[in-house]
Amino acid sequence: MPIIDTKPLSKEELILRYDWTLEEIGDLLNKPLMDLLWQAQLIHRKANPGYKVQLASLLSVKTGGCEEDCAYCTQSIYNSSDVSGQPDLSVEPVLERARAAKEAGADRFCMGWAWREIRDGKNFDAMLSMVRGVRELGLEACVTAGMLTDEQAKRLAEAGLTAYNHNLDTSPEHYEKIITTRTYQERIETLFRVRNAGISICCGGIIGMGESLIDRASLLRVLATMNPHPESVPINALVAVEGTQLEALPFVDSLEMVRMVATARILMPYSRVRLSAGREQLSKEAQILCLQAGADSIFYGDSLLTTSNPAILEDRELLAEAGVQVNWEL
Ligand code: SAM
Ligand code: DTB
Ligand code: SF4
Repeated sequence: MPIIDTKPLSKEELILRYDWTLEEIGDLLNKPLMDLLWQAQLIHRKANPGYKVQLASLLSVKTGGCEEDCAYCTQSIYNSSDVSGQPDLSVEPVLERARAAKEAGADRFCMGWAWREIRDGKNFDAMLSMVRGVRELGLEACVTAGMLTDEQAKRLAEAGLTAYNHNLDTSPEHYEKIITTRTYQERIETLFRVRNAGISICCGGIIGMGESLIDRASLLRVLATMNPHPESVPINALVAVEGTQLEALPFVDSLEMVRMVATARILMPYSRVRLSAGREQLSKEAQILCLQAGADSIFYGDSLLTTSNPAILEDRELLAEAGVQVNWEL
């Protein structure tokens, strides 16, 4: 008899809750690390017994010149880091990149547009063609492009879009210190539109933007009280880029990332918790702790949107060392 029962639990046996309180979540984030890791791992092993990790590749289709004032973002016209001036990518080069991502072993291809909201017209038609093309390659397709209408969500669903990424970024309380040109409520409404169209939600946030532990708990509470939970929850560590309003902030302590991932895993057992921006600044050991604590997805490929990401070969080695399962042979 094994001392620890690691037998997978069915969805019915692993209780999903949507009524988490701020206090409960704060207590989890504050737990002695060993206890937090233990609790997260018990759930992670039950919900994802093979430690399967999804590999998502990211491409910026429309870069920079964005009208929103997100304090962390290199693509905002309010930040002197604005990286505009690059032509938008057209359908074929994007699909070429998607093919290369598939060959390198990615399961999901995510495409980003630095827009406040989607507008109809040739750019949206191109987005729909990209979604169709990515799906035809047998990859999951994800788009992040700001706010959208019900009609646009419906057309994206018809094109086969798997998921739409729209982050809450931080707690409702800390939000106004980070973004003023779009409200928290508008973000929630965008998420409803995506959900209503039958598209999966990819929604998470960023830590290291001067928020308190209660702010982190508050962000997680908004996510974990959604019913159903977002199918995917990216946890980003702020990459403080020169020229952005947050350029002077220090990189978050790596164990804070571990705590955030572990708590997200406990609250949302079946969601994909994606270890997102900031991986380059995390040691191999910190990343492995995150994988152990419940991260079951990473961005895979040499770049994120405008910043860099660990090299593919380095990630292959990391995943092999961690002994997690991916779709390709290592
Ligand atoms: N414009 C779209 C939007 O805001 O939804 C899509 C692109 S936006 C760059 C996607 C997400 O990336 C943001 O919501 C934020 O959570 C994350 N992000 C952007 N810049 C970041 C940075 N410097 N460090 C960490 N995360 C960042
Ligand atoms: C998410 O939460 N993180 C990704 C993805 N969703 C679109 C983007 C990270 C961007 C990091 C900064 C940059 O490369 O510009
Ligand atoms: Fe624009 Fe998105 Fe960057 Fe905000 S995070 S400035 S909405 S690209």
